[in-house]
Amino acid sequence: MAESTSPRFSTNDVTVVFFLGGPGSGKGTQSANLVKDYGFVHLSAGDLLRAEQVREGSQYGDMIKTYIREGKIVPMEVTVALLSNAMADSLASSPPPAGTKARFLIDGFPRKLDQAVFFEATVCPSEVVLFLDCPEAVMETRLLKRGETSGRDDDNAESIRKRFRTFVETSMPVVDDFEKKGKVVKVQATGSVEEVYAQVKTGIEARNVHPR
Ligand code: UP5
Ligand code: MG
Repeated sequence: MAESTSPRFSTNDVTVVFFLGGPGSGKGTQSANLVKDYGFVHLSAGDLLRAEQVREGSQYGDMIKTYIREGKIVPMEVTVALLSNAMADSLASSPPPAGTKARFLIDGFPRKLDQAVFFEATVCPSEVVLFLDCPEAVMETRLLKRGETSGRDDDNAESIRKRFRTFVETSMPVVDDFEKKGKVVKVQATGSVEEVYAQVKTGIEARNVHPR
């Protein structure tokens, strides 16, 4: 018998929101607000990869380090497994209130068209795609500033340049594809954190995601 290809999680139980935007556009910052007000579980693909990079016994540590420094996209099998397992762990350890669906905010993923297709087929289809639109000059200033203290291997001028190129060439097509499907909530990310969040709230509430 053919193996089942249905997703691991049903949209009857789980709401997935993809959170996309260029490097330094403010995904992590805005995620904290969304967790607080809307009961999202925040899963940053980059954070999960950085944790896997330093996990003792991981066979992927060196590979992840190189990809991140070069601003390249880690092979999706690694990232999708980390995300899918994090969702399962969260559902097991802190299930949503009775009668409600668990909400997952997937930050910084999918970054390539085939990742979007694979995740939606094997893990869970997305409900909404939140996109932070931000000029490179603004993102660069933010990242160089953060780089003074972040300790992130990719917060230096050369890595930032490479991350921008990957975003434009490989990740923007994902946003464009979701846009064609009518799934994108686009927010200008140049204002203050509060100003951007006000737009984020308006955008997702228009898609029927309300505070919890
Ligand atoms: N800041 C935020 N909002 C601001 C505002 N409105 N006004 C003024 N300042 C603002 O913000 C960045 C900085 O800006 C912070 O100092 C913040 O205070 C300030 P942050 O919220 O951290 O932005 P974010 O969009 O989260 O930026 P981040 O650098 O995390 O984005 P990336 O997409 O580059 O990083 P990520 O961690 O997602 O990925 C890193 C790498 O991992 C990738 O390059 C890739 O190599 C790898 N990766 C994969 O291979 N696959 C994946 O699926 C995911 C990642
Ligand atoms: Mg981030």
